Amino acid sequence: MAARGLGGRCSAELPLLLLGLAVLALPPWLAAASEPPPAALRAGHAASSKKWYSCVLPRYLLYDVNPPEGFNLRRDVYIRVASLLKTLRKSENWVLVLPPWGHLYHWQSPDILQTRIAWSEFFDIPSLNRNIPVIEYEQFLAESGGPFIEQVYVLQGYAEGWKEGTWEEKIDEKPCIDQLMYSKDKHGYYRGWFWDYKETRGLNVSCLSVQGSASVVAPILLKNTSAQSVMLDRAENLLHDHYGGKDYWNTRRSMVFAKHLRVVGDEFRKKYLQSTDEADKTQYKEDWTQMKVKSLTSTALGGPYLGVHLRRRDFIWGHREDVPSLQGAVKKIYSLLETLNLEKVFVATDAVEEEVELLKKLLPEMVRFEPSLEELELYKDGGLAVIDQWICAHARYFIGTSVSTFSFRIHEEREILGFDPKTTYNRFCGDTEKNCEQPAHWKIVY
Ligand SMILES: Nc1nc2c(ncn2[C@@H]2O[C@H](COP(=O)(O)OP(=O)(O)OP(=O)(O)O)[C@@H](O)[C@H]2O)c(=O)[nH]1
Ligand SMILES: *[C@@H]1O[C@H](CO)[C@@H](O)[C@H](O)[C@H]1NC(C)=O
Ligand SMILES: *[C@@H]1O[C@H](CO)[C@@H](O)[C@H](O)[C@H]1NC(C)=O
Repeated sequence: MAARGLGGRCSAELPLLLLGLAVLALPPWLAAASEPPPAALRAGHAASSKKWYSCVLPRYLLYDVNPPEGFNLRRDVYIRVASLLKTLRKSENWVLVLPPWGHLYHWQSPDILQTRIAWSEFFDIPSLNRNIPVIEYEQFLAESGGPFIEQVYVLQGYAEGWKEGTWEEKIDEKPCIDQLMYSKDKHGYYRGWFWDYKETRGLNVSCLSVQGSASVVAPILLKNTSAQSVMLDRAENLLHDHYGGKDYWNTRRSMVFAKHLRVVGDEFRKKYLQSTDEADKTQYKEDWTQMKVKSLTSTALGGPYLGVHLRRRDFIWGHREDVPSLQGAVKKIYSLLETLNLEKVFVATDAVEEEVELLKKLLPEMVRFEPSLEELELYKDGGLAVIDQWICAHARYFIGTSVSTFSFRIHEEREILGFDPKTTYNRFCGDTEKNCEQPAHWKIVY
C-alpha cells in the first residue's frame, strides 16, 4: 500500500490532494470517500504521534468468543458480528479483524500447535471480502501500528436476568459480573488471552451488559467511544439481527471453505465415492454471489452415497435420549441405503477410536476420510472438520445428529448447493426417543 511508506504526521494541514491520492491507492472499502473521517481525525483525537497514514485507516472491530465454544458455533457468531459491521458501515468506515482460531476444546490432536491459526486456513478470504471488509489479525498488527487494542468491551448479561414477558433490547455499562479474564500488567496495560498473541495488550477493558441483537452495540461504538480499535469479547452474547434473513444468508454464503480443503474433498469424492460435480449436478461457482439456485429447478443430485454425521463424545456422555447407540445408527443407515438404492456410505464422526472400531465391524462398507499424520499437520482438526463437512454436503442424501452445529452447517452448505430439502434436513433418532422431531428447513433468501 502506497500509504504506508509515508512517515508524515496526521495533521489538518495535510494537503487534501495528497490525502485524496493516497485514498485512491487503497482497496475500495478503505477508500469509501463519502464516509466521515475515522476517529483519529476527529476533534480532540488527532493524536500527532500517529503516522499520517492512520488518517485514512478504518476503525477496527475485533471480537472473541467464550473459550469452550466449538468451531461451528463460532462460525455462527461470525454471522452475527458481520451484521453489526454492516450496521456500523452505514455511518463509518469499519473493518472486521478475523479472530485467529485456536485452543478449541475439541481440537486436541496431540503434537500439533493449534493456536494463532489464520482464517485463510479454513475459509476463502476473497469470498468473505465480497460480503464485508475483513482482515486477518496479522494484518491488523501490521497496519494499526502495533499489538494494541484501544478498547475491550466484555459482553455479559444482566445480573438480575430478565423478567419474563418484558423483553426489550438494551445495553449498559455495568460492573463486571464474572471474574475478569484480563489483568493489568505493571505498565497499566491489560493482558489477556488475545488468541495466544502474547504481546497484544488492551489499553482499556470494561464490561457491557447486553440484551439484544448484534446491532444493539452499534450506537456505543459510534458515539460512546472514539477508540480506533474496539474488541467485543464474549460476542456470543449477541443475538442475530435477523436469523435466516437476506443479510444472514449473504454472510453465510460468503463463508466459502478454503480452496485447498475443497480440492482435497473433491479428490476424495472422485476417488472413493464416484462423485464429481458434473455427474452430481453440483456445479460450483468460485464467486458465491453468482451461486443462486432457483428452488423449482434446484436439483442438485449429489454423489451416489449416503452422507452421515455421527456426533459422539460429549453428545453421548450425558446419555442424551436424542442420540442413538451405534447399533441404532447402523440400523437406520442400512434402512436408508436400501430405500435410496445406494451402496456407499460416507461417515463423518468425532467418535473415539474404540467406537470407530466397533462401527467398522457393524458397518464394514463405510468410507471415512482418514488423514495421515502429515495431512493432520497440514489441515489441522479444523481443516479435517471442513473436509468431512464438504464431503457430507455433496452426498445424495444426508443424515446428521440432533442439535449438532456441525450437522447444521452441513444443512446450510447443502442448501447453498441447491439440494432438495428432503435429502438434507434429516437426523438420527435416539433408540427410545418418542417424539423424534426432524430439523427445521431454512430457505435461502437471495
Ligand atoms: N473431522 C470431524 N470432526 C468432528 C466431527 N464431529 C465433530 N467433530 C469435531 O468436534 C468438534 C465439535 O464441536 P463443533 O461442532 O465444532 O462445535 P460445537 O459448537 O460444540 O458443535 P456441536 O457440539 O456439534 O453442536 C468440531 O469442531 C470438530 O473438530 C466429524 O464428523 N468430523
Ligand atoms: C453512551 O452515551 C450515552 C449518551 O452520553 C449515555 O446515555 C449512555 O449511558 C452511554 N452508554 C454506555 C454503554 O456507555
Ligand atoms: C475506559 O473505558 C470506559 C468505558 O468506555 C470509560 O468510561 C473509561 O473512562 C475508560 N478509561 C480510561 C482510562 O480511558
